[in-house]
Amino acid sequence: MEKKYTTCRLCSVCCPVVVSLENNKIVSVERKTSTPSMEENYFCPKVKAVPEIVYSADRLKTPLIKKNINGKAVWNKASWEQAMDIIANKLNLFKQKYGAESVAWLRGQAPDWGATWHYAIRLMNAFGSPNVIGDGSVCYWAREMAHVFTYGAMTSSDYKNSKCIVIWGGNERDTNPSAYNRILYAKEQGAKLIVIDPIRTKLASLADIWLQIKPGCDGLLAMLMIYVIISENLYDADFIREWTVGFNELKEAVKKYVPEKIAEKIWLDAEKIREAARLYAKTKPACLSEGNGVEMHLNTSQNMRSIFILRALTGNIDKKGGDRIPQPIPMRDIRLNERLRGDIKSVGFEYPLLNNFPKCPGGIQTLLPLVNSILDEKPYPIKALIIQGANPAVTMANSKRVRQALEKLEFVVAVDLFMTQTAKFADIVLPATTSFEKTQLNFSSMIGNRVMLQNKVIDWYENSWPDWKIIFELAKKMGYKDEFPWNTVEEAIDYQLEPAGITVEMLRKNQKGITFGETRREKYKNNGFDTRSGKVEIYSEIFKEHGYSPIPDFKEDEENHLSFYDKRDNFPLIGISGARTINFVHSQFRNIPYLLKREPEPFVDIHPKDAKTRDISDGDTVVIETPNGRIKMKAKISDIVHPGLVRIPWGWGEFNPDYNINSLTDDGKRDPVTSTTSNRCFMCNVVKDVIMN
Ligand SMILES: Nc1nc2c(c(=O)[nH]1)N[C@H]1C(S)=C(S)[C@@H](COP(=O)(O)OP(=O)(O)OC[C@H]3O[C@@H](n4cnc5c(=O)[nH]c(N)nc54)[C@H](O)[C@@H]3O)O[C@H]1N2
Ligand SMILES: Nc1nc2c(c(=O)[nH]1)N[C@H]1C(S)=C(S)[C@@H](COP(=O)(O)OP(=O)(O)OC[C@H]3O[C@@H](n4cnc5c(=O)[nH]c(N)nc54)[C@H](O)[C@@H]3O)O[C@H]1N2
Ligand code: SF4
Ligand SMILES: [Mo]
Repeated sequence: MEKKYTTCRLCSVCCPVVVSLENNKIVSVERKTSTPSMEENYFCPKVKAVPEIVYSADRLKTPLIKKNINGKAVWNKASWEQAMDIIANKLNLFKQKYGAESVAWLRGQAPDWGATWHYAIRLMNAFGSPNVIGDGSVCYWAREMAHVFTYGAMTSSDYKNSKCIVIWGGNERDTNPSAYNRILYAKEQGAKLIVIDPIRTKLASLADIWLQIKPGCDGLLAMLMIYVIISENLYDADFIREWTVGFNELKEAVKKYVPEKIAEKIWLDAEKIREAARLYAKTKPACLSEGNGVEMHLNTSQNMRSIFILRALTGNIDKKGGDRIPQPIPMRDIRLNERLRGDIKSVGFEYPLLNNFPKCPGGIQTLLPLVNSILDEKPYPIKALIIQGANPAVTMANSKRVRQALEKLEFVVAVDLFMTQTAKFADIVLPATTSFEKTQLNFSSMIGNRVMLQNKVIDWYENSWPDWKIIFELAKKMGYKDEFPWNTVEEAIDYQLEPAGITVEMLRKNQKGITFGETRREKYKNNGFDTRSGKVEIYSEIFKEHGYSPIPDFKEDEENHLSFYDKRDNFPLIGISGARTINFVHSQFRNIPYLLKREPEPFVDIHPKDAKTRDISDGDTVVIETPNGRIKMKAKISDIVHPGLVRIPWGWGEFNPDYNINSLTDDGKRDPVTSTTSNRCFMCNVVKDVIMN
């Protein structure tokens, strides 16, 4: 059997894998890891399902063009030539009629971030539209932005060498097997584990200290921990003196955050908070890793800032066993930002801190202004949308409004593997290849100083094309041959990596990737931090200039961070979004028999006390409601959730619209800095379904 190496990009973890092939067909895939599974029977089922995913009968096989016949959509097969001609002509027509900015490009998480995304940005910028939009405002760009404005770059935790690991709103067991193995390995070597999560996840049950926090109160908790660390003199005074600005202002601001006064309001015990703060501050080295659990809240950016200040106080930044500052690989920036006309604002212009921060490898990162632009025509109407590898009809907050927006658009193109609920809104659907059928740079590895190639291991399925080819060919049709002179992706990658002296050929010979330069720690000692002051900015002048509190500031009341709080009399429970399980990725893979068999249906977790007052028994069908909509699913009575909180499963809306959590979520309230919606955290109610039970 033939073996080939590549990088799996079925999810954002991007594991190195070995693919076994027979007659050029994938037979099986194995995840390679430097830390073999530390837990019995624990593996990533998605790689086991690769043959079912890649050869799924549901896959799109050829470009399709929609015709409305008597109000019914009929999909006609087309050649690439026909489809590309129509798209290029339409987009150029929109440019003439309404300006290039009326055309937007929406990117989901699946086709990878960073380097491959630059192709879409390059095309749109050459065309003259600033509107290339990604899901960063809910995924991790709000986090990245808060990092950048605090200490210049997003850190990653060195779990393996750590003596104390804080997992803050992350569930690595299901979302990042590679990190999970490293956490368990460190634990076996004696490392302490602190988990901050409203749910008793498997990871939380392994923790030395588990803080079952009230959702969205993370910034407040961080301030309470800062209070303990400062008042008990547990901070790294040398690091603070030499490498931070704003410590005195923090010392003053934190005085009001006394654990004994506030802990109960966030469902915690003051002594346990003190214990966690002491353990983290006294154990060296310690790392702190924040997950997506602290994203998708209305106060995400300030929550992040206060959590990140903890890393600086304890001096753990860029140390072995601490939190590493990246060492980016020199690469050519191919985005052509300079081609944009200064007088054309992007639709995300109201969130300049998020959209203009220099390290952002994507386009603009605020999803909601796109919907507003289409529906409210402010600051101007977007008329045409290309949706590449995203399923916004189920993954964006307030699906009803998103669907209205998709419906209103004059022209929609969807590039996907499957005919999703989003693709059904399109005029033209283009079939993309899976990650196993295309070569591309892998962004995840490049956050460190290593480059890995995601290497094509099989031919394109039927008449599908890889994302890069779709963009390159469309660019040529639209008149941008000079900007896209490449015939293959290998030529483009070689051009991008030229400053690093790395080529595709070299990467193919080094299947584990190429490390650029020597891996260094405490790099700030030579170069300072990549912030305006060159130091860690506990006090952020940039936040102040934009009208936000330069030191995180929190109110103790809930209104601030809970959508629909004003309607709490009718919607008394806090609904949180979760869990991401190891079987699926967002809205994907419920059409894959092996994975669906492992998890055939979703369940909403409800505490026994809340179930009792509602006369709900285990397995009853329940209605979950918010002012924006209602969905139905079965209840699981469970004490892993806190009383007053329900956990609503994520990602099932593609499988069945009745299960779509984003039918419930709110897009009215947003984080003022990043426009982040409260997809994770909102008031709701759960009642027994009288028809079904
Ligand atoms: N299998 C699988 N893996 C994935 C993905 C997938 O869909 N499926 N998606 C990928 C992507 S794009 C992302 S962004 C990552 C996300 O992966 P993670 O960062 O691990 O995020 P989640 O699993 O969504 O949530 C993490 C934990 O946060 C907790 N949480 C919820 N609300 C709060 C809160 O208010 N405060 C705190 N402290 N914790 C809270 C949840 O209970 C959950 O246990 O996973 C990636 N990996
Ligand atoms: N309520 C709530 N909302 C959320 C979240 C939540 O936890 N709760 N999570 C948020 C987060 S962190 C994220 S990242 C977003 C994710 O939002 P999306 O990016 O919209 O998520 P997916 O469901 O993964 O959609 C990816 C689509 O790309 C297709 N695809 C897969 N591979 C490829 C490829 O190589 N090329 C192309 N062209 N298409 C491909 C898939 O078939 C699928 O339709 O959702 C966000 N929304
Ligand atoms: S964790 Fe994600 S990237 Fe890694 S093997 Fe599983 S699906 Fe692929
Ligand atoms: Mo994400």
